[in-house]
Amino acid sequence: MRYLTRIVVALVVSLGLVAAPAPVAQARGHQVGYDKYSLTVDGQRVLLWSGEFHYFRLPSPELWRDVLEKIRAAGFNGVSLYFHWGYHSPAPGVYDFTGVRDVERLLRMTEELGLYVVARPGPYINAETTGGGFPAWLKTVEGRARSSDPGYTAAYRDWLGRINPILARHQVTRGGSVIAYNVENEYAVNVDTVYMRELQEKARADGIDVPIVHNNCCGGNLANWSSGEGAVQIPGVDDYPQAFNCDDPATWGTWGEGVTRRLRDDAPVYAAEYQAGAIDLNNAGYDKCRELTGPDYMKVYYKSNIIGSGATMYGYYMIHGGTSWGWLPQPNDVYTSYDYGAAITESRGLTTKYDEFKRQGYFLNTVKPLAKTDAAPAPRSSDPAVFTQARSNPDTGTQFVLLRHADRRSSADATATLDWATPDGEYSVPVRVNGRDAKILVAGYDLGGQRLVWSSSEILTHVGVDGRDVAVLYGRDGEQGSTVLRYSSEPVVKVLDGDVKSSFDGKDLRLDYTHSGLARVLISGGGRPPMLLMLGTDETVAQFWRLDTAVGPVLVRGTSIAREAEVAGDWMVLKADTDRAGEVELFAPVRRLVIGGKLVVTRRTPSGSLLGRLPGPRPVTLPALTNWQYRGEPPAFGNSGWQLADKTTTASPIKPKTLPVLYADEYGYHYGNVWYRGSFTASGDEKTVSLNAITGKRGNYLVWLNGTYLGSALGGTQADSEPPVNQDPGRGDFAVPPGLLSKGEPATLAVLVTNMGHNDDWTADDTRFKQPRGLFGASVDGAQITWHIRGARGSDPERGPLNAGGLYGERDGWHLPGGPGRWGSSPPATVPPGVSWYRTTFRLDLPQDQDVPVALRLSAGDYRVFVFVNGWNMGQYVNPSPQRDFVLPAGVLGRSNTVALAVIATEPTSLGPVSLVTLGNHWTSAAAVGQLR
Ligand code: IPT
Repeated sequence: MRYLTRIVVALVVSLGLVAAPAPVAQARGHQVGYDKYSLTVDGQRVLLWSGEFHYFRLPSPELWRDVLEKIRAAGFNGVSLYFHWGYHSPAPGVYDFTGVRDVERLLRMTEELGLYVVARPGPYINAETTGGGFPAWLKTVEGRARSSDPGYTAAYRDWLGRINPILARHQVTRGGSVIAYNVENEYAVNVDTVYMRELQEKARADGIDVPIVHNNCCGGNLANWSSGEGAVQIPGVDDYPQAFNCDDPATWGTWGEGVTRRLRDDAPVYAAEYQAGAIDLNNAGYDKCRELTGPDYMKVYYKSNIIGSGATMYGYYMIHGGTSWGWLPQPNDVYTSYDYGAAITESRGLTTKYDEFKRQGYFLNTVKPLAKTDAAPAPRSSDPAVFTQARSNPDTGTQFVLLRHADRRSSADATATLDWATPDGEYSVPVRVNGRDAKILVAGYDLGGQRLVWSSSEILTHVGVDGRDVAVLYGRDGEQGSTVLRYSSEPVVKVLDGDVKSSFDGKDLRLDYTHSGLARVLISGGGRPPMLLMLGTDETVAQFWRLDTAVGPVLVRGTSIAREAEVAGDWMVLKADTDRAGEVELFAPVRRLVIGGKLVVTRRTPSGSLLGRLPGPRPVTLPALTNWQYRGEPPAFGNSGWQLADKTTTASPIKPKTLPVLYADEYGYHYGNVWYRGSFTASGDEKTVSLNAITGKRGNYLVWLNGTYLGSALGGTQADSEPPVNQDPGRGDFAVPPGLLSKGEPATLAVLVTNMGHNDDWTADDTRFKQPRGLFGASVDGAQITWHIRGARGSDPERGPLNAGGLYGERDGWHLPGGPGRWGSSPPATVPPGVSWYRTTFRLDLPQDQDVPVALRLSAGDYRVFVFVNGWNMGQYVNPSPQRDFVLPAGVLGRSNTVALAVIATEPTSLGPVSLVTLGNHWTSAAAVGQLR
């Protein structure tokens, strides 16, 4: 049977009945325009509903497609993409766009998937990434960053000169996906209008011809680039109404109402970054961030904004946060995981936030009149506690009414009656807002071939299948709903499922029901095409997937995701996943379903749909990590690779406490740990080693003298350019043990300094961004010290500049698969202060047709641990931290794997258990997903 279906499928495909994958961008360009309402493409209005995704936080191009498919499946028609200068540039003039940095591949994927792109190449991006996206070498370039200073200008023009042409090739105007171009990022203080103008001139000179946009921060009187020199075409606004206190998820609106401001009368309102998650500022863990920005918040704030602002361009930050692997994190606000409490988790799982995005996204995508609305009088509510606000489309008259508590933080259960003057007459409409909730109700809408007079249920979506309308409406479980449709004569109403009352008054058919499960009603006659109306709850309608096909949009219900459907003749080939065995139901003009290369047995239902069953994933077990080998890294080990550190000047506005300048960046060591060696001739009277180091938050340094461990200190976060204020960051004084040094004998200091990444440049004044890393001051009771420094060997050609650090083991490839031998046997029960390396290998045998996200789980302990998998630096554990699971994407993971852990301890310690864990398990028919190398 299985064999037979394969033949059938092969036949269908070879006969050309099933279309090849969606056509890649044609050379044919489109016209992009805009007016005060919305963007347009070839004159058609586009409501841009996009979410932010960071390719650099997912070092696995195969999985970019998975995430993009998931974004599209939630009803997004666009993605907002930062491009990270530092990720591509290890050194001035050196750029790399290959492998995990192949952004052209990323843009091609967006084109294949039909997603618009808002391209955001900075040069500055913030994004809680090292240097806010600036390469660390820029710290050594003279001239204020984010200004028109010549030094900085030459540097950023080189970057834009490389990224802009790539983006230009992929513009909608040339048949690609890029619909808008974002210059700079929240450029609000210390602004330089010449710089802002020149950035745009550079973009135009490089072929960018789509609208130029900007994301303003913080409102008030700060620069928003809506007029004057440096103004952009479509100025947008970033809104983070919930702030970032994930430890207090019930407190709402800390940063205001989040209604996006209109900044220009001739351009659409653009919610450039709208909060869709949060960084975990207080180490509460990302689940709490997901709660702070959960479905209730999304309903209340997003819907309030849609109606309150009339925005038609949205960028939700983030949809999938990903992983700040390697040296990607900015040191002050984040740790390795950039999960962000987003709708799609770091390990690519879908959450209840995803369901809410889908409910809103399908609505916005389906109901076209929303792309052009003006503020309109709202129906009067009988209870002032129930707030209404409205917009309407000036051409169709369609009305959109926001319903929420007057106090949006209220969780009361309120009911009211609306006096609603709809385009089709006056009505009294009973409504309810129960708990933290908001709804957008619609009146006067041509729903396919039907006329929706009004409904107190919300619209998920509707499609036309085989000459009938299939519509899905919903409300909270247990709430009453009513829907009124207009007919010229009494239609035949057949309730297939659920408890739905109907009445007809000569022109209006009124349906009354309680939302529960999924009710199904067939309506025919009445002078209109037939309709299948489904009335569900938040949960039951979240099971629907709307997919575009050659014969128009279709609906699929029951899979954990439906990614793509090809329809040819009466066949559908579906790409979908399941997390358990269960039903699949199609609302599509087909009679046969093929999924994962197999024909699915189906039957026709009374609803006219096709119903079948799909398998779930088989359980998997991961191997235990055993046979660990151990190797200690002695302080300042080895004699090669050291550079004399004798500079006496620095481009940084922050001058050192003592000379020579020992800043790591000055010697070309931009990322990762550095070792210092200080040599002097002892007087024998030395009492104290005095050091200062700047590492960024949670960094530290360890000190040895003549091989004896003296101790450790926390690194500082910053010094000030103006003494005497804070010229003593990260101070450590270490007593010289009596008898360790003798008069006239050579003495050697060894210092290991961590570098937690580079500060952002939010204030555009260099004083944060150009903070040094490494030793800031050093003295040993007046001794004349000769310093040497040693850091990373250079950029890793495959893994990029942000993978490599300066531990000896890293320089010598101890973290690489098949790295050098000479490993000791099993690790000792207790390891000494300093650097200890652990290493083992494991095999993964996961079913080819399953997507099983895997993480490495560490035990909490008094150490920091760098996790290397197959040479990829997948993160850093720093005690204490809410993060113990380090996500390992397929692509980084293969069938045969090497894991190496570099453990840095300041006291004798022992490493707790380390294991592999699964963070999901899906059966999938999406070929590339989860495939191991
Ligand atoms: C906004 C930045 O534009 C974005 O890059 C990111 O840093 C985000 O914040 C927070 O995750 S800035 C806004 C909070 C004022």
